[in-house]
Amino acid sequence: GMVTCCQAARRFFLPGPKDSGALEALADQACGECKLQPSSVTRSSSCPVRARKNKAVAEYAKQFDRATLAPEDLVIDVASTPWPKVDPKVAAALDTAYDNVRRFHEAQKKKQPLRVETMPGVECRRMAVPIEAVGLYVPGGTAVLPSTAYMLATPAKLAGCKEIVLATPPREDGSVVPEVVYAAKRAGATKILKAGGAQAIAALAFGTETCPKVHKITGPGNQYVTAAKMMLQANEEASVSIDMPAGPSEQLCIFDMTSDAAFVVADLLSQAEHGPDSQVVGVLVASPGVDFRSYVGKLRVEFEEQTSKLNRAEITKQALSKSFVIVVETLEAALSFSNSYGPEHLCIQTANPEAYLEGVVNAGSVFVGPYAPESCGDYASGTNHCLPTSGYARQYGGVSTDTYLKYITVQKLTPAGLKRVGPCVETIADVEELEAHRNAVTIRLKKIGRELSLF
Ligand code: HSO
Ligand code: ZN
Repeated sequence: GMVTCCQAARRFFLPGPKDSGALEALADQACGECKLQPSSVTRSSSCPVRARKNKAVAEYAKQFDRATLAPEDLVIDVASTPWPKVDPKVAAALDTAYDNVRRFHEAQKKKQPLRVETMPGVECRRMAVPIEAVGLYVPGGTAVLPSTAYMLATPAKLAGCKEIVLATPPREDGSVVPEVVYAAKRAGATKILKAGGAQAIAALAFGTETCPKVHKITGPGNQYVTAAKMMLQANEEASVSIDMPAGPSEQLCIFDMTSDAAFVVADLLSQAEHGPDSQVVGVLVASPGVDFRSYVGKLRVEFEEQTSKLNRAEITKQALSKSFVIVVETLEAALSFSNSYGPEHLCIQTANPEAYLEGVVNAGSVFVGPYAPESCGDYASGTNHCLPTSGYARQYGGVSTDTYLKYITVQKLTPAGLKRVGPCVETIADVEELEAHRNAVTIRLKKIGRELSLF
């Protein structure tokens, strides 16, 4: 038999009902990574992108993005791409934003590898190692999003990832928005894949002739992008992980009658304008017996006036039709509602915002006080804007430098260390009836005992 691929080899040695005929089937599942890939890999595949690679991706670009691209032009090398022409004022703003994001994410890197002597002679270490190749999805759709390019690429670069492939849908002329190219270059992405949607995710997960196969895919996207990420994460052959499931954007703003109604509404609208499916929630804290009706009236006026002036008024109104304001009587009630909602963005504009902050358990990113509009975090203050939505703030944090790292543990034992911990291992191995486990210790302890007895 011939095991022709590293992945096929790995699977062959897994326990399970395998016969020699299965070997061929296993070879069919060869990964997109190793050079010895048999040609049957492509024949048996049901994923068009996996099967026909760049050709399929180019066809989808035509169908979904109305862009005509030759298969060999789908991936561009960022370092050899010249700096694109961008308005100098825009370039300066992107540079400032990038600098702040870099500063904050640089500080997230732990300087020292962890090293603990759990018992004398028993040393455990943990070292952070970058994920070698990562894929970053920057949505196209209704908005141009250079900010998402630097939010995703900056921590990947700082983590030390070797291959940073940024996928984004091409424009109809086949080009990428210059501001996105600028941000990708500034932040250190290595390649740009001109593709969007599920096809981009498949290309990243399986690799193509020119798109490197990546091991983790990050970034927001529409329902198709998210579905593709979830499916490929569950697909053993793709062998890829994702940052987190992404849903429509949200903001929850806690405020009281001391809050500037115009500020509160401006913040809620800033998130509502993202898409018709965005949701914004206002939580007004008003003590029992306080008449909040005139304040709510002010809010209503602000909503109407500010919304009518927006270029995306229609999208915003659709989002607002699914949004609401509730009134609660106490800080505890506000926090209990907010924590059960688990908003992507939490704005706290009450008179004593820090008191609220202490009670925050579930939120992606928190904006404290009247002068921290959410848009500062979206663009330039330094925190990341790729955050958990749909209540996933209960178990996920946003993208950070850690997103692109994994931790490898290491241990080293001296003979004295083995003498200390070994008997405990033998006893537990006995309980689990795993004799080979026990023997690996016993065989050594015998030798150590013998050697020591010479002295
Ligand atoms: N608020 C979005 C990020 C963003 N806003 C990009 C503007 N551009 C994330 O929820
Ligand atoms: Zn935003």
